[in-house]
Amino acid sequence: MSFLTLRAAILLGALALISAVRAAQAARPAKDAPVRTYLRVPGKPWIKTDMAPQNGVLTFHIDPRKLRSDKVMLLVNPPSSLDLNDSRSPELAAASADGKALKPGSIIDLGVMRGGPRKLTFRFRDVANALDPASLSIRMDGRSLPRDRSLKASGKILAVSVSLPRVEWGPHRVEYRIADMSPQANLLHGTIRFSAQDPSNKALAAQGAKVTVDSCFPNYESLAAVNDGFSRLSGESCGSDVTWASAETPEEHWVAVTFPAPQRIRKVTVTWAYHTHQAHSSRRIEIQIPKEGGWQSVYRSPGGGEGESRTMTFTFPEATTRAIRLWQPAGGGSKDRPNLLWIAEIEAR
Ligand SMILES: [Ca+2]
Repeated sequence: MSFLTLRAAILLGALALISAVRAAQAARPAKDAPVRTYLRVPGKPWIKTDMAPQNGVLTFHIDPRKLRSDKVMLLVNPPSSLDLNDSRSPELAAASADGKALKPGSIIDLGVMRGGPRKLTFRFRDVANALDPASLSIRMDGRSLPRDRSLKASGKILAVSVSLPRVEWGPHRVEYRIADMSPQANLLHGTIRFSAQDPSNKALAAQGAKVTVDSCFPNYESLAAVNDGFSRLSGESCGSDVTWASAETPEEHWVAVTFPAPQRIRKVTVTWAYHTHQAHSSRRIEIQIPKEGGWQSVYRSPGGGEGESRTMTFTFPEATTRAIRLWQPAGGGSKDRPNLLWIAEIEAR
């Protein structure tokens, strides 16, 4: 394949795109030898139009009105191995995360993982054409992952592995794309997603748990912070992005976490709001589980109340339960804010 003169096409205002295989560029057609040429408008098959160059120049006369398109793609002497009318995208033939095989699909959900996978491998294949290594892109959370030295391309198969950085808690996605070498550059794209969390914590929203509360402090109506898995507060701010707070009223306050299915639970960990280097830990609480339409306490604060602490873990005899509830009696909040229940995270195991 080689570049050619397109004066006529330019005069007619047609946009001509020439797909060239770089390795073949050097092989200019011999003077006046017939060359294989192909022409295509989007959505139509290639039309073979063999032409004889004159004085080494091929001149195309393209009429956009006849083609009913303002885009024309031309090919000159494409390699005979190229399947020109290939319209199928490459496929993900196999993938694995940390050596464990994944079921290929356009969206692969790895679910809740403690730290996320460290290594992903992909094996792409195309039924008709070779794959284009230059088109390969693998991005995590919108940032390119470095092209690994492991990339192996052999014709219609391309295998590659990428190392993933350590990730923050929360949802993440790896997006990949690769095209074949056909003139159409048929593209495969897909996603592998996961949530980096502690899978032993059944209270996580990422595990399907739902939160309900008795009331909300103004501007703390979002309950997401209660079970988003994030609890490492710096002490500098304590907004509704990282904590939830009840109304500050002299009555009981509570937050309940309902699991998608009954779970065996024997401890509940509460991370309290922490601001200006003070933990707003409640002094009196109960951990409750549902019983006969009401709630039964499985843990109660000792008579003297709880000490101040950023995190507390309450243990009790293992119970198979659909929900747990953190309940605070009237005035049982922290020393400074006794009528407030203010937390960063609830975990249940
Ligand atoms: Ca949280």
